[in-house]
Amino acid sequence: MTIQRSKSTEPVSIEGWSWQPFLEDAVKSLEGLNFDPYPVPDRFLQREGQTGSKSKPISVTTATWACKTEKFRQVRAACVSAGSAASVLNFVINPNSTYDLPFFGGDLVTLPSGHLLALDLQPAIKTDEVHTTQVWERLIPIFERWRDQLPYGGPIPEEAKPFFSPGFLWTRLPLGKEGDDLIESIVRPAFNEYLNLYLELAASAEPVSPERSDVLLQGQRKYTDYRAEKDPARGMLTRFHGSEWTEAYIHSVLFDL
Ligand code: DBV
Repeated sequence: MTIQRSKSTEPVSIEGWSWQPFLEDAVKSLEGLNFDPYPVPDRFLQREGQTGSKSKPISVTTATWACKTEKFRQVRAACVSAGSAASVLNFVINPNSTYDLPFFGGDLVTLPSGHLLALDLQPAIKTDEVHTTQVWERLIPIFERWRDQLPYGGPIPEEAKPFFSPGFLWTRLPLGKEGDDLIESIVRPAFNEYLNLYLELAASAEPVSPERSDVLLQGQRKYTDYRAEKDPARGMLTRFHGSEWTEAYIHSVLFDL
């Protein structure tokens, strides 16, 4: 991870910032799992676009990485590299509804205004104790330890709350050395600890009955529909790649259940 340095009085450029090391950590953690390709149409695998002004255009690449495993219907990463305009890794694991598992979600966003970071194991049905208790018991101690070392990201919309766990780790960090140091010493190990807990929960998950699976699937659909409808990246992706491509990407790749 590199970031251009400058004196504290000058704005820090995010040019060169990359979340790639986080994706590499995640892929390494998944390595033992025997994964298969998850088909993504060519036009979504890598898309070039442009932002900035006519006189100072900035090129943008949005790339998608995806796979599936026996227990995960879809594991996917959306990586946006837009030079001095943005750098994003949005990483989601969608479990098969035949297992009583939450979603893994990570949203690592760098904009010229700063970093915005979200990590969670999100329930398909927040009001279902069978679905949540065993996850939250193990997640909350991890959450509390990392939360205490990060500033709070601020209020989130009321309507989003049914989709978050009480272990939602949410912070905004400044650009520059202070933010860099927290990302390396706190956010990266937190990301890996959330992911490793998720993989442990998945490893010990047993298949559920078809009736239970239907209930979980309905919850997963609500979650996915919400994420697709409210995707905070919609505006940015539309500016970069146009509305036709963005809507198709959101509905048929990012949140495709
Ligand atoms: N968010 C996505 C996808 C992205 C993405 C698929 C491909 O779900 C990026 C990219 N998130 C993204 C961007 C922004 C945010 C913000 C670009 C900044 C939008 C802007 O300021 O213009 C967590 N992400 C946010 C916000 C929240 C989340 C709460 C702030 C929204 C706001 O201020 O309106 N995203 C949300 C969440 C998960 C997640 C809970 C799961 C852990 O992935």
